[in-house]
Amino acid sequence: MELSQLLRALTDTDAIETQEWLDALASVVSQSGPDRAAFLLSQLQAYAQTHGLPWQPYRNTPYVNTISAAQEPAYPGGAEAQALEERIASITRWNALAMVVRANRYSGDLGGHIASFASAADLFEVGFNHFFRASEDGLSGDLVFFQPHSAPGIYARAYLEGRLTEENLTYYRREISAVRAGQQGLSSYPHPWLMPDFWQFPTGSMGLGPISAIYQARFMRYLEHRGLLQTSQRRVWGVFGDGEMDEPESLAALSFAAREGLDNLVFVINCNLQRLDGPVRGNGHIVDELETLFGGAGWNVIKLLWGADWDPLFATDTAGALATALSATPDGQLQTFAANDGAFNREHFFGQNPALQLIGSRLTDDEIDRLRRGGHDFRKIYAAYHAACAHRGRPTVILAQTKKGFGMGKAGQGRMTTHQQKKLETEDLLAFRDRFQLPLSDAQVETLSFYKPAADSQEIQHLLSRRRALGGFLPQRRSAKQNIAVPGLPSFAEFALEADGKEMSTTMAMVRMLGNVLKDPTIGPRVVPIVADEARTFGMANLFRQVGIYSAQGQLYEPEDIGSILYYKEARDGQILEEGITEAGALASWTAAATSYSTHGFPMLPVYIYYSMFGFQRVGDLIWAAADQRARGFLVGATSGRTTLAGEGLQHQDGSSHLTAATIPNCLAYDPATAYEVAILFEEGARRMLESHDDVFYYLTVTNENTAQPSLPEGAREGILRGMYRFRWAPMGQQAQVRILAAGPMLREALLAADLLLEKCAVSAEVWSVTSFSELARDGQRAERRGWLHGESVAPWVTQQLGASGLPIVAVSDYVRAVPEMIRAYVPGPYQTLGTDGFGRSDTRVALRDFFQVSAPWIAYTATVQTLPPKERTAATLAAVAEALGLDLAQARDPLTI
Ligand SMILES: Cc1ncc(C[n+]2csc(CCOP(=O)(O)OP(=O)(O)O)c2C)c(N)n1
Repeated sequence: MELSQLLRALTDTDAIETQEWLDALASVVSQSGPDRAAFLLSQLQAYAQTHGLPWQPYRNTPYVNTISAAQEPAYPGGAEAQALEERIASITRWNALAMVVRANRYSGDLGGHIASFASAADLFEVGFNHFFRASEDGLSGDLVFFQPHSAPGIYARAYLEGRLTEENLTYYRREISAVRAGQQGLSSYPHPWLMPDFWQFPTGSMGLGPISAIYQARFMRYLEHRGLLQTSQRRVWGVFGDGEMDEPESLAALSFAAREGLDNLVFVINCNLQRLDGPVRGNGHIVDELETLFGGAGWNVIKLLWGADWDPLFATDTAGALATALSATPDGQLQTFAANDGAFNREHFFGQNPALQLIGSRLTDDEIDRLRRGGHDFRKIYAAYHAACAHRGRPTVILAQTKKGFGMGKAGQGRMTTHQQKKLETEDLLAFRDRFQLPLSDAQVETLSFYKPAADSQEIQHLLSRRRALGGFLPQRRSAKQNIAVPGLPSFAEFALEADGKEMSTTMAMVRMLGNVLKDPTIGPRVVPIVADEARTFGMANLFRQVGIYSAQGQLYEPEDIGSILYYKEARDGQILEEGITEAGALASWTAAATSYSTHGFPMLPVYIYYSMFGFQRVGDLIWAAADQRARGFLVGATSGRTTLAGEGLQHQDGSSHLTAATIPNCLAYDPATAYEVAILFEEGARRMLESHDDVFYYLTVTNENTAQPSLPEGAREGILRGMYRFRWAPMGQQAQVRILAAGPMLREALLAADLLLEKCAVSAEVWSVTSFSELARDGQRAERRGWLHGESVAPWVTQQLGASGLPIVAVSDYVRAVPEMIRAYVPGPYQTLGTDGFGRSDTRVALRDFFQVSAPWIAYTATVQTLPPKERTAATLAAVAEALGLDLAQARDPLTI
C-alpha cells in the first residue's frame, strides 16, 4: 500500500471530512483545470510550512503512469504504423537473439546478452522511428547513449536498415577472426575505437554512460552560449539499466543536470527490475527510489509503468485497489509475476482480495499473461518521449517498467539467471518465433537464420522512410577534418624557450602558455580550460577575468572581489569550465570537449588541469573510456611527483599516474623537467591533434617547484618528443664514468648529484633528461617486434642515444620504480633505478627526497656504487661513500616496509 494511503487508513479520524476535501479538489480539477488545482495544493503546502505543521510532502507518487490515457497524443501514422513498428521490433529481437546464440554455438566462450535487449527493444524502436534525430553529415544529430549489452539489438536494427550485413552479424564478437576472413566483425559493446564509423560513445563500463551523457548535454549548451555552434535543436538521449543506477557515477551529476536546466537531455531508464545476479531492489521499488532521487535532484520524472491494457482496469477500479496492490508489491514479487503465466498471476496477484479478484475475473488467463508493462507499449512510450521533448527548463527521466527477457518465455522471461542466458533449446526458439509471429520455418529457427524482409516490404520501406524523415541513420560516428592552425611556438612560449635562468615552476609555465594560447585568434576560442576547484592552486586565477568562467545563467550577483582586476567573473559566454569538486564530472566534461571534433564536427582543445593524484587513480576508467572514444586534448597533472608536492602526504602525492598512463595506447604521457620541454610538447600535441587529426591525447605532469629555467638547447627537440636527450655532458675534458637519467623534477636533483659526484667522489657524470619513460618503452617494443617479426635491426631510441659504451646508468623518477624500469630491456649497460615506491609522508621536499632516497646525495651515492666493481662493494666501502656524501646508511629506511 502506498504510504499516504496507509497513513490515511490508520489515522483518518473523520472519513467524511476527508472525502469532502477530496471532492473539493476533484471539482477544482474538473471546473478550473489542473493548474488551478496544483496552485491550491502549493498554497496549502506553503500554509502548512509557515504555520509549523509537522508535515512533508511524500516524494513518491502512486505506482501508476504519470501520463494518463487521456493525455496521450495520437500515435503518428495511427494503429497501422504502430503495428508495423511492433513487427520491426519483433524481427530485431529475433536477429539479436540469433546473433548471440550463434556466437555461443560457435564457441562456448562467446555469447552476449539476450535478455537486456529483449526488455529494451520497444524503447529503442520508438526512439528510432520517431525521436532519435540524425543528420546527413553525421555531425549534427542527437547524441544517443546506448545501453552496452543491448548492442546486439542495435546491430540487428542496422542490419534491417542495410547498414550491416549478414556476415557482420555472423562475426559478432569475433572481430579478429572476421578480419582474417576478409570481413568486419562486431564488437561486444559500443566501442568507437573498434568501430569508428558506427559507435560514438563507449558505455560498457556501467555508470560512465549516464555521467558522460549529462556533460555532453551541458557541453552542447556551452558551444551554443559561447556562440561557437548552433546546438539548440539537438538532444542527448541516454538509455540505461535500472541496475546501472547503483553506480555512484550514474547519480553523481543529477543535480548538476537540473541546475544547468538541461532540457536537451532525456534519460530512459529501463526498469526491468533485474540486474545480473537478481532483482535490483527485491524488497522495494527501484522506480520509487529513482523517482525520489531524480525528482529531488530537480528532474522532470515520467513514470511509464503499465501498458494500455491496464487502463480499463484502473478506470473501473474506483476504490484504488489495483494501485494500492501494485504499490505494495515489491519488485522481487513483480519479477516472479513476470516469470509466471496468467493462471499463476490470477491466483497470486488478483487473488489477494475480493476487489482484485473482481478485476481479474473480467480477464482470461491468456489476457492476464499478456498484460503489458509500460515499456512494452508503443503508444505509451511515444507519449512519454513526446512529453519529455516538450518539457522545458529541466532534464527528463523516463522510468520505463519492462520485463527482463521479454518474450523469452520459460527460458528466460523474468528468470533469475536470464541476464547471462545465451543458450536456447530448439523448443524455446520455436516458442519465441511463435510468440513474435516470425515467418520462419522450423528449420530456419533451428539453424538460427537471420530474417530480413524484402527491400520493398512494408517493414523495410517504413523504417527507411522514418529514418529519412529523422535525418539519417544512427548510431553513426563521423570525424570532420577541420584544420585549426596551431600558432608557432615563439608566439606563446618565447618566455620558456628563452628562459635564461628565470625562476619558475613548470605549472606556472604551462598556465602562462595557456593564457597566451587563449589570446590566439584561431586556436584561442577552441581552447577549453577545465578545473575541478583548483584554479587558484595552480595560479590560474588571472584566467577568470581574462576569459571568464562559463555559467549558463551569467552572473546574478556582485562578486565580493569585483574591485580586483582578477575578479571571479562568471559569464554566459565564459570559457573556463569550473566544474567544482568532481574529478569525474571534470573528466566527463573534458571528454565531451575532446570528442567535439567528432560528435559536432567542431574541434576543440580541452586542457584539464588537476592534482595529478586525482586523475588516473581516481577517474582512470573515465580516461580509459575517453581513449576508446578517441579523445583529443591535454590532461595536465599538476603538483605532481611524490616528493615534489611537499607536505600533502599519502593521499595527494602522486607516484603512480605515469604507470597507468603508460597502459593507454593512445595516451602520450610526459614528465617534463623544464618550461621549454612543456612548450615543445604542448605545441607538438596541439599540432598532432588539431592539424594532423591523430586520435591521441597527451598527459603532461607539471610541478610546483620553482627552479631556474634554462633556455632551449639546440637540437633538443627530437629527443624531447621521443623521450630523452643529453642535458649535460661530463665535465670539460673528462670521460663520463656514469650516466644519470632523470625525469621531471628529478632532473634538478640529478644535476646537483653530478656536482656532488665530482666534488665528493671524483666521479664524472653525464645527465640526461627523460621526458617520457613510457614513450621510450613503446619505441623499444616497436623496434623489438620489428626484429622478431621482420628480421629488421632497428635500435630503440634509448639504445641509439646511450650507445655501446657500457657505462653504468642510474635512472631516477619521482614516480614508482616501475616507471624507469619500463626501459630496462633497451638500456645498454648496468642499470639501477630509483623511485618513490611506498606510501607518501607529509613533510618538506628535502625530507621526502631523503626518505625515498631520490635526493641528490642519494643519486650520487647510487651512481658511485654503480661505478665500483661488484667485489669492491663491501659494507665498509659503501659506508665510506655514504659518509663522503653526508648520508647515514643506518638511518635509511626502506619505504616499502609495511
Ligand atoms: C562497471 C561495471 N561493473 C559491472 C559490469 C558488468 N555488468 C554488465 S551488465 C550488468 C547488469 C546490468 O543490469 P541493469 O543495469 O539493470 O541492465 P539490464 O541488463 O537489466 O537491462 C553488469 C553487472 C559492467 N559492465 N560495468
